Amino acid sequence: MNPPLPLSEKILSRLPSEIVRPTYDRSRVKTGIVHVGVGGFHRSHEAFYTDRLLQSENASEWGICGVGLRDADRKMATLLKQQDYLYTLLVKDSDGNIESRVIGSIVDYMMGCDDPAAVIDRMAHPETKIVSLTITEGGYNVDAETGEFDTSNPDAQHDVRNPSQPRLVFGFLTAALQKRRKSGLPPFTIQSCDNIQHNGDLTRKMLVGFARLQDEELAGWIERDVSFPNAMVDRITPVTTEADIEYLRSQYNLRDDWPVVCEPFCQWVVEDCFSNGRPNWQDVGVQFVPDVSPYEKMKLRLLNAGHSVLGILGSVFGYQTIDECVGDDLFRSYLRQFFDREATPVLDDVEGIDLDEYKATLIQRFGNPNIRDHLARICLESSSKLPVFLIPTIRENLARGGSIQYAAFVVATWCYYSDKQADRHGQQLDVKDAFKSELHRAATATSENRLSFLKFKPVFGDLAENERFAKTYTEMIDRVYRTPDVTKHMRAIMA
Ligand code: CS2
Repeated sequence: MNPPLPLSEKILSRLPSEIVRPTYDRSRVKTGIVHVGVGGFHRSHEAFYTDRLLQSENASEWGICGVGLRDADRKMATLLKQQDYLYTLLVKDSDGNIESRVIGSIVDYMMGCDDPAAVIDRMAHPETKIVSLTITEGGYNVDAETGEFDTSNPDAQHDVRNPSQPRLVFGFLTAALQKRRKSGLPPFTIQSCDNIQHNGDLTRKMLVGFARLQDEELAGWIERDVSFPNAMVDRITPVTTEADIEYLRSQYNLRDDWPVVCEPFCQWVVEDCFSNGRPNWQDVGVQFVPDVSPYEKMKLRLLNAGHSVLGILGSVFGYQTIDECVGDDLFRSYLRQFFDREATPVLDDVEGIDLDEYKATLIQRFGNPNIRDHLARICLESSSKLPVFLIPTIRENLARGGSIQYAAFVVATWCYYSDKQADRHGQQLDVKDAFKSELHRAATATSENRLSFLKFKPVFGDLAENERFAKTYTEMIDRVYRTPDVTKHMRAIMA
């Protein structure tokens, strides 16, 4: 067999016919969008929608220039450049069908840590209409106690002192907006694609908080004139494995060093307020609505919280993937009951959505055996996920006298997980969290004070002071420390 063909612009026409590929002229595509944080999710979601748009209509001003801000993004920069910024999206359904689709909407990539001025110039360029972000929940630099921009972050302090050499996304955005303002250009829209409720409002608050440290007047202009549409984003995108790279090699003799895997389901609901124009994404399935809040809340409190419930309980039990968990009747029922008894009662009605159907679909999506979404990915950075996905449900149930035990057991199991960093058989777990050592310290002190983990304020705020929660949580701690076979306790809670 011939050596595999490396993916690039010039081999597109030679790809096997089953592979969907861009047929638009990529050399004419301009970068109307600058995207910070090109990971799997951006490549399965915004870049996918934009590729479909470029494919279906003349939208050549809406290509994407990817930006990486940290050294950790170098691998993406190098690989994408080698492949003319092309990559394959492997869309896997539950029956084993795989659609291979080469995505062409990313047409450039820049590293902010190598050449900050070039990235600022690109953002400030008249062609740039939107700067979109997937910087993860932790990237918003929120002070957990005050909810304001965390000015104690050394990188933020560095950026205030060195406005032309920023490190944080907020430094880049501020410098670029300043430049646009000075040259009389309209501001770009800032589009957050992260899993945070009111992601646009939060981005505005953090950016204005940062800009204020530099220039009060500019901060006022950003607050008034820049638009930050809130959005709900959804597509399950597991980590790419060697087997995915091998699949393309063996099936098509194609070499793609970093394809992306995702499920068929894809959703993007966006508030329609773009200060400087936007692509006709509605033509390729994006929903534009006046208020995205109920959609965001539903997704975060069901899908993402559901992932965390399975991720934490499943990890301690010794499961590896989400589909393995939902394949177990007990885990599936626990999840469904958490949805029905704790998450749903504190959700609002969502126009046009039948919540029962939404929950059933979620369980089906989680069960897709070809996605093999690892619990290690789900549990990654739980300290910034649970305050968004799970803790608000607990707080709202406390306020209305609702059920809290399903979620309390998850929090107690997370304490065990952070303490032992191992599953119930003593098998080491790969814990990755910005607060890993702090959580470990708080969790190991459980033997002296059963509330010590819950008293970790950056995650739980004042939750430990709620008597009802503290009591239920303590009972759950006693259970999981008695035996980490979580299934025993799950059965008891459901009884
Ligand atoms: C997951 C999400 O990381 C997580 O905790 O719940 O990445 C989830 O897969 C996506 O939000 C799906 O849209």
